[in-house]
Amino acid sequence: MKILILNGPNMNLLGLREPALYGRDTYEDLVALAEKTCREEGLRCVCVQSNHEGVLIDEIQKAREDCGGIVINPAAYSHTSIAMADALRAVALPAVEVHITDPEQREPFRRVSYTGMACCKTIKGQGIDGYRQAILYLKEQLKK
Ligand code: CA2
Repeated sequence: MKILILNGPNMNLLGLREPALYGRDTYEDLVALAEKTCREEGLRCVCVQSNHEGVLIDEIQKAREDCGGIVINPAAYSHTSIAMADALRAVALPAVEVHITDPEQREPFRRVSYTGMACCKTIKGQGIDGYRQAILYLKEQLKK
């Protein structure tokens, strides 16, 4: 079983800017953790990061062809993108939203996640370990 690990805008800067907020782990560390977790759990994964909403939507749609589930951090698009939420609903794959920080403890404009409403679970405030937790949760869902 393959899962899509999808990251949105600016996630490529992880660990390089604002470490007090996002920590020191880089996007490469995140990918290494996701790949290791999937390997240990007998899953395959493809990791994609894009700064472009349309590319992210294309990736969600493509996942329908060969993936059993999605782990997604839409980054700031969580709070704006009804189009991404629609894509997640349209493909109807189990999806877990991950946030490195806890958006609800930050500015009021981060309190709503349209994409999170289209996911079966949200894991927030756990740093990159949230991706490991999301993969484990998804594996349990896929067994059902
Ligand atoms: O906490 C998260 O994972 C977020 O999805 C990160 C987004 C933010 O817009 C969400 O509200 C919460 C930001 C993406 C990363 O942006 C960076 C900016 C500077 C340095 C490193 C990353």
